[in-house]
Amino acid sequence: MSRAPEGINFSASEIEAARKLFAGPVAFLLGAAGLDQLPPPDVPEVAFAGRSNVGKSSLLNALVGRRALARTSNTPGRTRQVNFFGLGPQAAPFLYLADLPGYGYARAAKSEIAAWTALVEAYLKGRPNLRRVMLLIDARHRIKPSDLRIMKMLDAAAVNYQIVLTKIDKLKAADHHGAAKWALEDSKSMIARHPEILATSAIKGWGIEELRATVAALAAG
Ligand SMILES: Nc1nc2c(ncn2[C@@H]2O[C@H](COP(=O)(O)OP(=O)(O)OP(=O)(O)O)[C@@H](O)[C@H]2O)c(=O)[nH]1
Ligand SMILES: [Mg+2]
Repeated sequence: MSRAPEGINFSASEIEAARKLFAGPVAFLLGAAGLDQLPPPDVPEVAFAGRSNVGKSSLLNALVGRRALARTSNTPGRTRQVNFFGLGPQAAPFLYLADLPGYGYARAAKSEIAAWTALVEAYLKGRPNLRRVMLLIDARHRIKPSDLRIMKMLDAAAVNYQIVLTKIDKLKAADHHGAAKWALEDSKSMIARHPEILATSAIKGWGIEELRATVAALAAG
């Protein structure tokens, strides 16, 4: 069984229930390039946001246990639309997962940044079924101004969000605890931030059970 370096404690039955939930069908629903293309807000939704290349698509794939559901790449800034995945029977999914385009890509054109900002801000502010935004932060880097900007936007819109550290396998084991500590420290003034930080590695499978249990609780609650 995989262990999270910074475990949040779920009971064995919660972990098992979440595993079962995510073992069922999951399918790509649609990619929305504009607000008029979003799926109807009829079931709970959890979104994955973060800087370009932070590992959003990889974490989504690990979460649903499918290798290539969400496209991953070595080319930063590849995901340009909000990609939606439906969990459960295709005709009646019970949860949507939203893969947001990454921000903070240094080589992006100004017009692209403006388009990203418009789409993501409008989506985050106006999505009534959005239960939580998982805000992914590369465990090797500290929280950047662009991360704080999106946290402030979420605070202002009263959208609940949780910091999820990614690529924890790239740190020495001795540094795992420190990464969660600085992430808390760097974001302590944020209001709507969930107090617990999840530490994950999509490649090693670390923290994935806990992430599943967290998302399962949001789908149910
Ligand atoms: N070592 C390690 N590498 C990872 C992990 N997760 C993702 N990566 C790598 O990081 C790169 C980017 O991963 P993606 O999942 O495509 O990142 P993304 O955030 O979806 O990127 P954009 O959609 O372009 O913003 C890929 O080369 C992945 O293989 C992880 O847990 N550990
Ligand atoms: Mg992606």
